[in-house]
Amino acid sequence: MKKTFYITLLGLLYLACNKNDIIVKNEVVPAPRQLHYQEMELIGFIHFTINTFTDKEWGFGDESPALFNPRELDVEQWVITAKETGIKELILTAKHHDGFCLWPSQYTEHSIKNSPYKNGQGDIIKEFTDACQKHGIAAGLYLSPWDRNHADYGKPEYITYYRNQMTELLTNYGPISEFWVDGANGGTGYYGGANEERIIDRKTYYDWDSTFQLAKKLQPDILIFSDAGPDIHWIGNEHGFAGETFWSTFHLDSVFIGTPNTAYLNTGDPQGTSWVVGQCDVSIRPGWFYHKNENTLVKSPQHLVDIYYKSVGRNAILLLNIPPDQRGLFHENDIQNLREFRSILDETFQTNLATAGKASTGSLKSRTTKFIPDLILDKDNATFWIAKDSARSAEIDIMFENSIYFDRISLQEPITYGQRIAKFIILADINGEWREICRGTTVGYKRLLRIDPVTTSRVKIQILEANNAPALSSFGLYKSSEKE
Ligand code: FUL
Repeated sequence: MKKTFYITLLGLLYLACNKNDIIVKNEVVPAPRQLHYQEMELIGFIHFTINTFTDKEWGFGDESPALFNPRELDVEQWVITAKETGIKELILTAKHHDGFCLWPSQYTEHSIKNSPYKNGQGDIIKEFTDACQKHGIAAGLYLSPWDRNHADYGKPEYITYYRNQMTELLTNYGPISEFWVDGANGGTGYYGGANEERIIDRKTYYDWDSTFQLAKKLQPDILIFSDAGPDIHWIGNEHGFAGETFWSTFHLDSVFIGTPNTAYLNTGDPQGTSWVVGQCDVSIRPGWFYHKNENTLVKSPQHLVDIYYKSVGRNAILLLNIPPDQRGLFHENDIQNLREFRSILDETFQTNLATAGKASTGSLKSRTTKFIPDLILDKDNATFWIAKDSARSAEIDIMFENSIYFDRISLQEPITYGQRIAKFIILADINGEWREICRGTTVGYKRLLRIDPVTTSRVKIQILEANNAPALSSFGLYKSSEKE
């Protein structure tokens, strides 16, 4: 009896001490796979198919497989270049709208098996997934729902064909991290020789729910991208820009694949009931596929850096397309600009000047050291500061012994607990006066801000609005590379 009493007492004491460690999560939070995905920040797209040889962006579907002949194809060159650029996942067009398959699908003759590549014995999906695995890069696949080659496109039989092909791709090539569903759908095409226009009902034709269920059955960890999620959604434009306000939450039933509400996708929805990561797709060249006449039009390193700030810096993922040429290699001009892009980012973000500071706040969740504001200045993104439960605004002051000089700011929320911050200002003490140096709305996984250079020894973060007790896991101050 006495023993039970002491054990209960100890239990109560333990609960009382740890009460302050319990954080009320927002209702909508990322799944662990989505969190891991968001941490990748930069991923790559590879558009490569028969179009590379016909100089087209959208093949009609009547192209002969005999045209596909990359004589120097080196998938490792793609993967190694991507890795050196900081890309963590690559997505390859297994089949684009023209219907040509980069793997020897048993369901069609319109594939690599009827091309001169390796005398019809090649399988680029196998080469690609093997190279990704070898170099520690996640592999994703794009399988165009629209197929301008297939005779059955528009009929129910085509949906079976699509699912069969998806099953091949998600069964025979090891772990596939992302399945990319394009919204471009229906129109003119070859369609097995019919040469006509086929319009489908974008809302009902594909029965996407069943297809996605099958994908998840075949690969439980896979993330599915489309205009409408369910795990990752299109950002609403092909410039690579997320909205300045960008919530990772939205209502899945407000968007449909192929008929997206682009403004909604660009900002997300603070009231949204699902966590769906925003993805900004953009090509390093004007086109998605390689065209020789675009060799001089490769986006400059500075342009790519600007896109990085408008995608990764706005709480989204950057999906950067690098199309191999007719040799089957990334072109030298693209590689050079990717290297320079990486070096600008590395130079800018190598030294976080904020780590020299000492942070203080009037709003602390608990008296323990567990959630103190200094945790936003350490290198560990898993530790964080959180304001007291009832707070919807808060202030953090950061003092420096010596003044610092910076023009880039980064903020991160611990999104495992949801996205909370809706309005913030950052101020700096300039000659004894607080001056606003930037303001923003959402933060989310990561927010990057570019400002005019500031010299100061005191910085203040004012969180003005939040939908729950505000929290930050990281704060950074940087001086940008001279090359930017
Ligand atoms: C679009 C497609 O029509 C383009 O060809 C490209 O694949 C791009 C990523 O998505 O919807």
